[in-house]
Parts: sequence; structure tokens; C-alpha cells
Amino acid sequence: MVSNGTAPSNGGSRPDIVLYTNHGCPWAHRAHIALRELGLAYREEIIDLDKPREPWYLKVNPRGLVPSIRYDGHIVTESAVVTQFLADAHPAHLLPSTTSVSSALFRARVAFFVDAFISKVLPHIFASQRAQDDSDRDAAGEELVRAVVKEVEPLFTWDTGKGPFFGGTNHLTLAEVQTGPFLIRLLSFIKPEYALLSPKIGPLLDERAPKFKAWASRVVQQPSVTYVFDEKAVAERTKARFAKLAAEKKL
Ligand SMILES: N[C@@H](CCC(=O)N[C@@H](CS)C(=O)NCC(=O)O)C(=O)O
Repeated sequence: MVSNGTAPSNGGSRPDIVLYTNHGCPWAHRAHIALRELGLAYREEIIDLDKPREPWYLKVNPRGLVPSIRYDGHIVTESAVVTQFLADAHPAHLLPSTTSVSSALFRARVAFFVDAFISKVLPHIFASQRAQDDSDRDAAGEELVRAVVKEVEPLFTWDTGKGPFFGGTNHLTLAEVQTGPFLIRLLSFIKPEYALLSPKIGPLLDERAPKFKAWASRVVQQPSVTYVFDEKAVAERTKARFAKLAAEKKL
């Protein structure tokens, strides 16, 4: 959602940005990556997700979710909308402006890639996290890899350059902004010490989806992706959340 007054006209001047966020939230993580990639200064307000949202925040975002941004007084909510807006308002390496068919095609491919990952792969990451024991976890991991092989690996044939990022570029794009938070969780949570995702996923991806695995491994090393991610804290919080849901029989 974008609301509040006239459209921003930011032609390179420095916008005043507030990011309402929580560092444990993957959707909010998208906004952090975009802001860092675009080199935009911002002030952050951490929203405590363990408490009911305060009335002032519900005025910012009636859904009560993070992330939201205030951009020169204009509120923008929903992570996909926030990051698309930032990339459009600050044309740079994340996304080409729609000035030609080829740039429109690149944007369409980014959008399709993100849709494939979010709609076909992400549900398997969540399902894997809900697994109750090692054998369930391994089975869910197999499903996850199957989805990557079928839906995402073939999209790397779009690469036109030799760079390691989306489309063969040498820099992150909006595709990495929108998927990066989930890639870093995927590649972190497969570590056996967390018992969150099957450790077999790593070798299976190497074998069956090598392009995806190489790409994801590069993305999760980028400073814009790592700077707000506290792996241990996020893994522990994720584990605690799933344990609570299991205890409440809500899984
Ligand atoms: N579709 C939203 C999802 C955001 C979302 O689910 N955020 C979670 C934290 S990860 C949240 O704010 N939860 C608050 C709550 O459920 O009370 C987006 O992409 O921005």
C-alpha cells in the first residue's frame, strides 16, 4: 500500500526515511537490503512483535505488520511494495527504469523469478521448519529441493552475462533483494546444530540445482544481506516459535 498525499518527486536529493522493522523478520529484511544497496540513509524504529501493536503503529500500518517505511512523510507498506518503490524511486543497479522493451523484459523476469521462489519454494521452507523429527525434516527437505529443481533452476538460463547475480549481472538486483532474506535463512538453518532444516538439503542442491546453489551462496555473503542478520538469534527465535506452535498443536 502507498498512501498519503502527492507522489514523492525525489530526483536524487536525500529523502528522509524511517524504517519500521524487526531484525528477526525476513520480510522486513528485504527493506534493509534495498536501503543498503541503494545507499540510502534511514532511521529505524524497532517494532516489538511480541507485544500487541501500539495505536500509533496501527496508524502507520493498519495491518500491524513490519516492514513499513515513511519516505518524506509518505507511508509505504508491504515488503514487496516497499522494495519495488525504493528501486523505482532511486533508479540504479537494482532495477532498470522502464525505458525500453529490454528493460521492461528484465523487470518482468525479475518479477517472475521472485514469484516462482516465493510461491513455489518458500512454502517448502516453512513446511520443513514445521517438521517434528529428523525423518520428517529430511522428507520435507527433499520436497524443497524438488521445488527448486523444477521451478527456479531452469530460470538461470536467462543469464545473459557472466556475473554471479540475477540475469548474469555483477551486482544484486531486486530479485536478490526479495529472495535474499529467505536464502540466508535456508543456508543457515541447514546447519545441523540448529535442527531446523535437513542438512541433506545442501548436498542435494549441489547435485541437482547447482546454479541455484552457487547463486544463493554468493547472495548470502553480500554485506547488504548480512548486516542485520544475527544467525544464532534468528535461528533460536525461529525454533522457539515452532516449538510453541507445536505445543499449542497449531502446526
Ligand atoms: N506480507 C507482509 C508480511 C509481513 C509480516 O508477516 N511481518 C511479520 C513479521 S515477520 C509481522 O509483522 N508480524 C506481526 C504479527 O503478526 O503480529 C510483507 O511482505 O510485508
